[in-house]
Amino acid sequence: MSRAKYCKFFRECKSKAVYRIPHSNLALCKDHFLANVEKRVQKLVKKSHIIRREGKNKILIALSGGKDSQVLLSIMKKSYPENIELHGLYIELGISDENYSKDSGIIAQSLCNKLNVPFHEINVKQQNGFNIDDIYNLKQIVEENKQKSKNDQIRGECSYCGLLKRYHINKFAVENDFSVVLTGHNLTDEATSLVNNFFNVDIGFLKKPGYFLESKTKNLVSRLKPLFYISEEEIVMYAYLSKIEHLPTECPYSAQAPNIKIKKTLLEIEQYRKGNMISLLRRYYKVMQPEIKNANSTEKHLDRICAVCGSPTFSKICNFCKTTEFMLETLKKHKIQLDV
Ligand code: Q46
Ligand code: ZN
Ligand code: ZN
Repeated sequence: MSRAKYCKFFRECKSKAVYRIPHSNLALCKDHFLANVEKRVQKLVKKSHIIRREGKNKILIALSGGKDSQVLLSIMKKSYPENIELHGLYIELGISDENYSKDSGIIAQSLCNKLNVPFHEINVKQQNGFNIDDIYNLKQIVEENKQKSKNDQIRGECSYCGLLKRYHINKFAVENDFSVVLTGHNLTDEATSLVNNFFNVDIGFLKKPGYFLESKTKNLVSRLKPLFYISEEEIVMYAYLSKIEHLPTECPYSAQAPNIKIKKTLLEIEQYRKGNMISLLRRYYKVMQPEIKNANSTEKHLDRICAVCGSPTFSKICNFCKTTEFMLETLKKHKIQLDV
């Protein structure tokens, strides 16, 4: 927290400082801090040219009820009250521990209602026949019967969760004619996943663009991460100062997320190297990512259509359909009751 007493926003502001922006070391008062965050979000929106002057700007925000997407929705609505048609989409993942999914959905819907934004919900169990809790139960059974279930490799819940969310968000956006999807990924998460991809020397991920994935592929909607350069701490502060309701608890499965230790280490480094994460992302995407992309120019293109669902894919059947089929078969094999 700030040690400076007064806001350092030029010289005209004499208000009390509430927060010091880590990378610029600028102490700001409440109003100037909120404006600073909003300006940085608007800058990425502008740079990605997602808002056209003419025609309709139908934009979908993926909501989770957590601080990131709640803050994003609030900033977008405040920044562009007129010229965009904003909708919110919540994916009900079926995480029952601590009533996580139910409460998240209620909070996301409540903010949409307050801001007069149409709210939509997709229930993965109704769509696919299983949810994240079913995957967790299956994983336990497979681990208990390791000898008998050698071929049933069940990864962590988060990797299936990510796939289900991406698939349903894109499908909904395509079917309802949205021009872009916005997600609440923040600076801290993005720096964590970049470092993880370095450790794995995952060229496929390292080649990907940063905050904006512009799609030229049919049935694939462009995706923008407007909070790409806003840290988790800044988002918490923004939500607190603007009184934005959000679910304060983390997903019960997040403790097992593979990146959690990397994130903790990066946050420790940030304590003595302020602005480390933002400079890592900025310099990586400016200097290194184009080099990696050029050196590995044999790009795989999503130029095929999945024979089952019609989504763009690299192979005959898309990853989502393969995973869904495997899950349903394995759940059946282990006699896990699936009540839809
Ligand atoms: S919701 Fe899903 Fe996260 Fe929970 S299961 Fe993992 S990915 S931690 S953003
Ligand atoms: Zn000020
Ligand atoms: Zn498919």
